[in-house]
Amino acid sequence: MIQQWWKITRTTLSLLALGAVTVTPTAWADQHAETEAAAVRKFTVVNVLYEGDKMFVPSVLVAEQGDTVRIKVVNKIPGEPPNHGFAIPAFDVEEVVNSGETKTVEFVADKVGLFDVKCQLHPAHLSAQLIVHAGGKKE
Ligand SMILES: [Cu+2]
Repeated sequence: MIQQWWKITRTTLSLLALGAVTVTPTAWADQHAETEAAAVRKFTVVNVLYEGDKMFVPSVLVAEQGDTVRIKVVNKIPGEPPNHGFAIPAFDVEEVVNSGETKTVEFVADKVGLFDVKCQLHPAHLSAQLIVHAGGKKE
């Protein structure tokens, strides 16, 4: 009786152990692959008027090659002109954001380097930089 019980228990434990051995690394690998291959880098960039100068805050965005970059652009500059642009020509990003409004742009940072971010409507007003690092391992 006890021997039979032990046989069943041992079998169950073995199956559980096998299950644990096969399931856990797969789940870990899936999660790991996701963080390495498909990171979404999110930013909020606000256009502001500070002491007479219009600026993007923050003015430097950093991503890894291959990241999906999602930028929420908020236009907090009051008055005229009633809108400003947000463009990253290297990645074909171009948007117009009305004063007081928010737009979201998204692209894949598939090129490495330092890229201009600007208001395509008034290039003298606003500028920022996007830095894309060569794809590195993410922890
Ligand atoms: Cu502008």
